Amino acid sequence: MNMWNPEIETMSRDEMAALQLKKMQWSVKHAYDNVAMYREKMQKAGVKPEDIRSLDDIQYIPLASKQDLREQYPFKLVAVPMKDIVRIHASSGTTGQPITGCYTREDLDMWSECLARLVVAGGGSAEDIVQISFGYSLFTGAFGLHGGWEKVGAAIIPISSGNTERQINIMRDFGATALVATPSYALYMAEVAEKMGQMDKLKLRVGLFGAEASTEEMRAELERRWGIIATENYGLTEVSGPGVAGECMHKCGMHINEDHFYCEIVDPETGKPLPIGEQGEMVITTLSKIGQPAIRYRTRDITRLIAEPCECGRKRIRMEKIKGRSDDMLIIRGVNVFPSQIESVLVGMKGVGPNYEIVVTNKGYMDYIEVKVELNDARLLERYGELENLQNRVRHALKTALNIDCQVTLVSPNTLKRFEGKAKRVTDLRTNK
Ligand code: DLL
Repeated sequence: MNMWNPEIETMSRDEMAALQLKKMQWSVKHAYDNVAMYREKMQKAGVKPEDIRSLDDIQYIPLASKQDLREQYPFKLVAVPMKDIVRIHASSGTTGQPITGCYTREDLDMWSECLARLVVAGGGSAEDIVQISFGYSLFTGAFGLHGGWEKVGAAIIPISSGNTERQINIMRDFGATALVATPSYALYMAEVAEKMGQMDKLKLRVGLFGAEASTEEMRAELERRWGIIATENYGLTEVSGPGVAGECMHKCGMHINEDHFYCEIVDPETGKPLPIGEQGEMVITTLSKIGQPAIRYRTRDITRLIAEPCECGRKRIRMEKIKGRSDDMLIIRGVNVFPSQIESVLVGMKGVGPNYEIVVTNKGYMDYIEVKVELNDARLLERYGELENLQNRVRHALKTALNIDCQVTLVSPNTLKRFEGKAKRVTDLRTNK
């Protein structure tokens, strides 16, 4: 199997740990010396950079939360003179103040190196013509993947997101063989390509998807509709953007770029580190970032690390698909529900389409959850008995998976909202949260 950087990707676990320790000592000292927030946190906890003598010693440094980072808006996390910064990105800030990400020239090189590894791992090569359908903007997705594909030598179509019919025409005319998008936009694009009757004129071979949670069922749906191999990648603005981890063609978890990111899993309640293999919240320390280092950043993303070797030959540890964000988890009548569990039930289910919406409301202390899903066949709307049957089937499947009763609303095909970037499928209208 092809690798971009076999020396790093197949380095033994011991050698990698030694490399990580050296880089961790550098990164912690760099943050301590140059970023007041990290220095103050460490001083309060009585930890000095010299105290990091083993990788486990990182746990003596306090965690940094999203709120901690927000308070440093816009540039108080920058660890070098501003003249050395050559790029500024920012997270969307839909749930509050945005968080900025600042890069030096070396950081951009490191970033594209990380993505080149993931592009090759996901089946990309210099032969590809790749359509990048993430928005080119403050969002890190497009520029991040662009850097990786360019390094690998592919021909890039920097089309950005939106104007979906044009996307399909360009994909056909330019002979795109690879697609980069969010899974939800890729699904919408597939619907449009089918509607335009163009699917069999397209040459797409692989899809590299990321930036939002999606289930195995959604992957299967994307692979089936496009006729591609779909892999997934992960990252976040706070630690640089995409490029933290990505899947190889075995699709069994995302290989972490461990020489640049040190990943821990902690108990989301107590913040205490958990042993490898247990599910919890991902915490990331950057090991190479110069412009804006991140030390023990709490991502809120729930996952698990996988240490078993992968058939592809890469020795880098993997992270499992993100189950959801700890702040997306819905507590409905005391039961924890991740939207991804609902997606797993709906996508691929006979009679309904893969688009859905979740609405949560309350009457007093009682919570109610409504799941809206599209019918595949509008003619069913005229056949009440069959419609009711299908509704009961969906409701029963959800009850079995979630252990709570959901109201199921079947709506006409193509009536739910479609997304060009990250999907927003949950509306929580509760007044008792
Ligand atoms: O979404 C970076 C990215 C772009 C990753 C393109 C992959 C591909 P942010 O906008 O800062 O950065 O959002 C980061 O998105 O904390 C996760 O909650 C979520 N996320 C990113 N990738 C995945 C994924 C980019 N593969 C936040 N699965 C993260 C689930 C993901 N969630």
